[in-house]
Amino acid sequence: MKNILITGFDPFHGETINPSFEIIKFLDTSAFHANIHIAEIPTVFYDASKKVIDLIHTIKPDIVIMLGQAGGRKEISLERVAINIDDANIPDNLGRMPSNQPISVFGPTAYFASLPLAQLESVLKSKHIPVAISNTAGTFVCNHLMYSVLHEAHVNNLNMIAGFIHVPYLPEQTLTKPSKFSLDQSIMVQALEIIIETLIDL
Ligand code: PCA
Repeated sequence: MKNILITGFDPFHGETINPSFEIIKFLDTSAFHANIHIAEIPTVFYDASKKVIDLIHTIKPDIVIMLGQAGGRKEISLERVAINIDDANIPDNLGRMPSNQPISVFGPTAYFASLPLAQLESVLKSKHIPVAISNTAGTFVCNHLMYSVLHEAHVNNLNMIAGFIHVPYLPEQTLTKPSKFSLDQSIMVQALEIIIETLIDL
């Protein structure tokens, strides 16, 4: 059976929930023909990547699916690329706000996700779930985590595939931001289930 690590973040920037971990909580992990490990990650530069990389060395997953909130996006965003820069516009949960700093001084400029994004996009579209491949994971903690995990896999030649998925707000988060888009929890949980099934069958 495949080993799968799925991570979501804790709430940040004044939110009381983070949809990326809310939807993981509603997964029935026993329903899959795989060993599913889930973890909540702090929205903190370096602490987030250290926690996930430690888990990777313990669990030795075949597949790593990292999730994060991208408030304002209108679809499930399959991130194509992580870039070697930290450039925060808001503080992380420890008040850190790095500006124009490389994540890895000797690392490459960028890494592509190693998940089959086009396949995931087409499966989700066939189920009428709003989805798109995104060409930027931003320059905040999510991009930092994605870059760090792909860098770790590259330098250690790890036998795993990994990628990052940004999700929109949940409806309860947009009650005070009526101009912002949200997606129902049931749709996001369904999307995650389809992604897991597709990756198990690879
Ligand atoms: N989203 C942030 C960090 C944590 C999260 O859920 C981001 O997009 O960087």
